[in-house]
Amino acid sequence: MKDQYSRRDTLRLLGGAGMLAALGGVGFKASAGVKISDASALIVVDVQNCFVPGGTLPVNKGDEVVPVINAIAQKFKNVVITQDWHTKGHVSFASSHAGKKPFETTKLAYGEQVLWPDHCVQGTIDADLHKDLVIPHAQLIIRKGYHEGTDSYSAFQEADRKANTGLAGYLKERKLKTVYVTGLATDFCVAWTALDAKSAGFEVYVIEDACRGIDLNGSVAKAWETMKSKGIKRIQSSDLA
Ligand code: VGL
Ligand code: ZN
Repeated sequence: MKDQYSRRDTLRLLGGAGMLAALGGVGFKASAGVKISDASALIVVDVQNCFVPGGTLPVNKGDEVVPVINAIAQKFKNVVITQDWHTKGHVSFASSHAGKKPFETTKLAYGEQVLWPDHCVQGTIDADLHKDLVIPHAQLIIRKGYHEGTDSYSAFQEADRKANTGLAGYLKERKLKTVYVTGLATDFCVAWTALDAKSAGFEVYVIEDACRGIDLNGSVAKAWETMKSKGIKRIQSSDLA
């Protein structure tokens, strides 16, 4: 009797991908069961009105990350939220460069800059966090891109690769060692944040289904390649234990 029950439990536990793995290994995911600890932090990147449909720089299906991130966030003791937070007339806006259109590029003192529609201007509703994002236990909201002459995709370091936001110091002082990056957009602020987190010495995971990309000329695929080459781990929200 006891054996019967435990066998039934085992079968139930082997549902879905687990069953596939048991049958032939096809569906097995190496990263299944990624364990969140007290030294882990979730970073929620730029889930703001500007980056969802209806905003000034909408990411395709950007709003779909909201319920995924809300669910993941409940598993984390430590959560940091970022906000793209530009001045009016910011250097990253095409409107600040005569004759330039959004999604063209220009050369700035610190290198090539993609030019964007005006977006996430400080204090506007467009720059607010998405109203359905529910993470009351998030401890820090860090803003970036607030220097008029410098962009900052990364939540750690501005595009001049000199000025730091203070996030690395914050995480280190709180003895946090592993970060899980989610949000918008995969190929810009998420990727740059993940890469800088790795450079700063953190173990880094990017949760793919909790991100959406802009994708300019294959930039999403390129971003995943670069992240992989640096040892950043690509996982799904279902991999979190
Ligand atoms: C972002 C472009 C411009 C982002 C921010 O959050 O990925 N992309 N500013
Ligand atoms: Zn921006």
